[in-house]
Amino acid sequence: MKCIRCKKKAVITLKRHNAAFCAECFLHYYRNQVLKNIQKNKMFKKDDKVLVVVSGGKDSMALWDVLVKEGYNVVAMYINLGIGEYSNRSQEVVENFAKKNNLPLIVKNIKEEFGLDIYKLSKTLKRSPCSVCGTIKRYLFNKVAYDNGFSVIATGHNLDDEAATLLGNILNWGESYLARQGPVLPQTHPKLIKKVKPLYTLTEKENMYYVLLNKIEFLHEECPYSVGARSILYKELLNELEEKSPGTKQRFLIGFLEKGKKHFKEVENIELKECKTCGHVTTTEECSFCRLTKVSNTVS
Ligand code: Q46
Ligand code: ZN
Repeated sequence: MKCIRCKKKAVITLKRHNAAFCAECFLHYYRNQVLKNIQKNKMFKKDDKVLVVVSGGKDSMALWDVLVKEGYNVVAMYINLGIGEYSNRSQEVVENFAKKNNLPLIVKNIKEEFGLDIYKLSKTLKRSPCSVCGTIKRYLFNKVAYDNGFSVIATGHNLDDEAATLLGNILNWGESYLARQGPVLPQTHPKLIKKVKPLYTLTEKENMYYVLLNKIEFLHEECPYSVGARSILYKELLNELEEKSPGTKQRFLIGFLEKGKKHFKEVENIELKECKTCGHVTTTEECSFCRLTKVSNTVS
């Protein structure tokens, strides 16, 4: 098969676009997609200070690299979640990339800095590790962004992630989640930093090609707590559909954003307060991060 752009031998086929590319033209397509997503959704401009959330996985490493190469003003942030060898190896990958390319990187360690242990907390609170982890990550990314004057937080969520989340939200009729789902989560309070997903139209496979073609080191293994997660089941189901009918994921997500989302409303009149302990935004007297820290002190 030939590359649809330069007619050289193609090395990558993208069935959902009915397209094939050589390596060089694939990277051109990839960069264009990212830039189009950023501009079309008014995510950020060249003079915005962007905090890029990195985990060491292919998606966030691809995002970090492409934003740096396109000349955006980015600083990466990595959180060591204290999940055994997985965390140690992911930190190594992220630090190696920063060092090799001389890029700024903020590293937080939840065990060393805050005494938080995801496994212990999830057992004590009878919550899933991912729910505890999500609370911690959301808080710290926002706090670091706010405290250091970033205007936006960018994450590596891809088309597969977004389509799986959408399927989950529809199956559970999570109306307020559906109203909020999208590539941009706007700033609704001066202390809540805007969040964006520049890779939301690119698949896991395309991010994988990007890092491989650019010889970017990344962590191949997934977090051990992701095993058995509902989102993985949704991804598998969507992959089956995609296999039989290429383009399904994209039609599902983009169709929802263009035609479906407007029919859902966020829960109104939620009063936002400032946490009595740390001052960050919450809907209760004390934010969930500060409550986790207190529970953590009692169990350790
Ligand atoms: S890191 Fe955290 Fe994920 Fe691991 S514990 Fe779950 S949420 S699976 S993106
Ligand atoms: Zn707090």
